[in-house]
Parts: sequence; C-alpha cells; structure tokens
Amino acid sequence: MLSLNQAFEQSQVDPQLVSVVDSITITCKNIAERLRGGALSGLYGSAEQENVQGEIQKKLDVISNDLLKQALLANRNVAGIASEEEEQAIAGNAEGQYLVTFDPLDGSSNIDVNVTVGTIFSVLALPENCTQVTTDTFLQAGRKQIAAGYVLYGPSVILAITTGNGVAMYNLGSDGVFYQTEDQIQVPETTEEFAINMSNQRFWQAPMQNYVNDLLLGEKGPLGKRFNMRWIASMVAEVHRILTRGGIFMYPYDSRDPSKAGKLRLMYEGNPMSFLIEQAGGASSDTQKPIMDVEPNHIHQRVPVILGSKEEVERVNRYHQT
Ligand code: AFP
Repeated sequence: MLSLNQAFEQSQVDPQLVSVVDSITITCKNIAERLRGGALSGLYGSAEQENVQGEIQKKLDVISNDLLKQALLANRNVAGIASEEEEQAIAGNAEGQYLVTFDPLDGSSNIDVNVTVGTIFSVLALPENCTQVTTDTFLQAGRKQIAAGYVLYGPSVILAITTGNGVAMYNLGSDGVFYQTEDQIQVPETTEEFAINMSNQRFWQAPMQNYVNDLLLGEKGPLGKRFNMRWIASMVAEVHRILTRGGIFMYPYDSRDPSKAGKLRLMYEGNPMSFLIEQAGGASSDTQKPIMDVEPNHIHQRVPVILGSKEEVERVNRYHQT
C-alpha cells in the first residue's frame, strides 16, 4: 500500500511542502493519541479547570493548538501560522516559503460526547517580495491555496488532502503510517441527503427558508425527490461524509447576530473545505459566489457555507438569485 510520503514522491510534490504537511500529520497523530485516551487522558472539560488532583486541565482544543503551533513554528519552511484559536497570525522562520492556517480541533464541543472531530489545515504561499509576515499577509483568497486537508479523529484516523491535483484519503495504520485508501475522490453530482442545523430555520433569509421548505416537501415538491437529513455539528465529519457519498452541507447566514456573515470561518473552515470539495468535483458557495473567490479582509472573517454535490449547490445559488 502506498504511504503518504511515497504518494507525495510519486506526484513530485515540493519537498518543502511535504515537510510542512509532515509537521501537521505528525502532530495530528499526537492529538489522535490524546483523544483516544478520552477521560483517562484527564483532558475533558474546560480550559484552566482543576482536576481532582488539583492539577490544571487544559481543553483539548487548547492543547491541539499549542502542539500545532510548536511543530509548525519549528519547521524552517513555515513563514507564519494563523490559527482559529489565536487572535493574530504569528511570524515563523525567515527562510520559510509557506503560510499555514488551521482549526486545531473542529467540532470541539463534541469531544466530551465522544463524537468525531478533526483538524483542518490550509497552506498558502508566502507572497513574493514579502519581507515581514503579519496577519495581513494571510489575507489571500482561497483560490491561492497550495494545499488543504483535514485529519479526522473518528472510529479510524483519516487524512484527506489535496495539493490541487484531486483529493486522496489515507488511513492511519497501527504502525503510525498514513496509507492511501482512496485516490481521485469524486463527489456524486446529485444527492438526496442534506445537512443543516434546522433549529436555526426561523433566523434564515427567505431564499434559504424557501429552499429547505421545498426540499422537505420531498417527491411531491418542486425538487421531486425525498431527502434524508444528517447533522453531526462537526463540519469536518460532515465534509468527510460528503466526500465519501455526496450530500449538501449548509451553514447559512442567519439573523441571530446580524453583524456576523455566518458561523464558520473563511480562512480555517470555508476555504480548505471548499478546495477539497471542488477538487473532488463538487461545488461550494456563499450563495453569491464560490467561497474560494471571496477576498478576505479579516483573518477571522466568517462566511455562509454551502458545499457538496454540484446540482444541489447550484440549486441553492438559483434560489438566491430570484
Ligand atoms: P465547535 O468547534 O465550537 O464545536 O463548532 C463546530 C462548528 O464550527 C462546525 O464544525 C459545525 O458544523 C458547527 O460549528 C456546528 O454549529 P451548531 O452547534 O450551531 O450546529
């Protein structure tokens, strides 16, 4: 079976990029180990909470962030990092050519109930002539991503990755090596499965209300087919399901906090997931344009996210055009 490093070698991925991805996957193995320990790791609960021994416990998302930060900043190919858990980007090494953004533990509110979570990452190039990495250096549209992926901590540990040449998946073996299980994944163009947090329905805008209402009408409605629904509240697990068997995932704008464009973050969730989905033949949209065409103006910018099987994403776009 092909290991991740062999696959990179075969497709002649830039060795410096390979080393950046290595730093991420090695850290993710460490995170997976801690997650597997569950309550026995003493890592459940809130950050800075004392356990019965009077020791300070840190939440796993804080620990995952620290581990990734440490590993990436120690890599001389990394020019800077930006994390969902950090207020500002952090400059890395002077000779580094890559910028990495990451959500260290997506779906972390699911940890305490033992539901699948994951690490999401995106790699950008350091712009030419950049002499000083600042938070603004990261404000590049998703189209400029060099690589993106996630490591899923579920019943098995799975890496999904793209370097702009399709999407491959790897399973973590008992020997600590990621082995390729899928190559050139294709998201089916049509689907009968949707994922959205229905409890927010009354806060959505009219086009989204209309689309979901029509979808719920099933075979007798304008969409002419019966849909099944899933909601894991862990985007990484939802995207994994869509890459595996198709579907549509939506976290639209809602009026609960009108100042926010959506719940999900462009740089840590929207862009990397859109890169994977597009590379697998699916589509992704903020209802007006492909998410990867959104020009970021803030490192923690939020974005409405509609992604998955092409036919359904295009239909959602049409509902928003009328
Ligand atoms: P957490 O990381 O705080 O658990 O949030 C997860 C997430 O960003 C994304 O992975 C889910 O799709 C979404 O939020 C779930 O949000 P709701 O709890 O509002 O359904």
